[in-house]
Amino acid sequence: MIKGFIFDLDGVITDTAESHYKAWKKLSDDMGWDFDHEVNDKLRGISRMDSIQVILDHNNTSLDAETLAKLATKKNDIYVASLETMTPDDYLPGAKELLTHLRTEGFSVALGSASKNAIKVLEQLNASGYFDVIGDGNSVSKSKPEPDIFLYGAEKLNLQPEECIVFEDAESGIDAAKAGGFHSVGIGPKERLGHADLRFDTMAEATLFEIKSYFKDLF
Ligand code: B16
Ligand code: MG
Repeated sequence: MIKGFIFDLDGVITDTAESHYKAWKKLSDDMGWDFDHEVNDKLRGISRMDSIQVILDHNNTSLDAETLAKLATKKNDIYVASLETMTPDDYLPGAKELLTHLRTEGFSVALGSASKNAIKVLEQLNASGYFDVIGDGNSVSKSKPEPDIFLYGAEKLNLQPEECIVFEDAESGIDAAKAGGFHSVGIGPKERLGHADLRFDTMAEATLFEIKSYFKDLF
């Protein structure tokens, strides 16, 4: 039976992809690296240090670990500054409604984000109250597609993976959910999320009614 839900943050609850893009773009321009939206899309759901490595590989460049860490911090400072303008109006359409409905029906809810800035984003949105457990980029060391962040959430909720549905917008996030034995819902296009158990183009379509209709034997 489904007793809990684990939500990714960026791309599911709110759309920070453009803010990440602008921060990586500024760093890339300063460094003379090529960086565009196509490369940015590959960074969806992966950690900050994995992200900078993808950008370096795209530019056939390598740097020592210390320089890499400094540059990643520089990008993060730009990104964090941009979060100041985020407000409770910045939920993706449908996200707040689904979270509210889940709380009303008494489901357990956890966050399972790769971001080390997840708490700041939740504060800006005024969303912390929707979550019983917050798993973020500081909670586990192995990032998606490893299942660790979702296993962390399930354990803290005192639930088995098969009792939880994971919501994700990243290919690596659905891979992580499947690797951990979770049910999965993908938010985004089929080309990226065709391997999710259930998929919606946007969060606006992901109502509890639709979810219960699809996973009917589990409710
Ligand atoms: P930070 P999610 C992920 O968040 C983003 O999708 C990804 O683009 C980002 O690189 C990663 O967080 C790390 O973020 O630099 O803030 O620690 O989708 O897992 O909620
Ligand atoms: Mg995401």
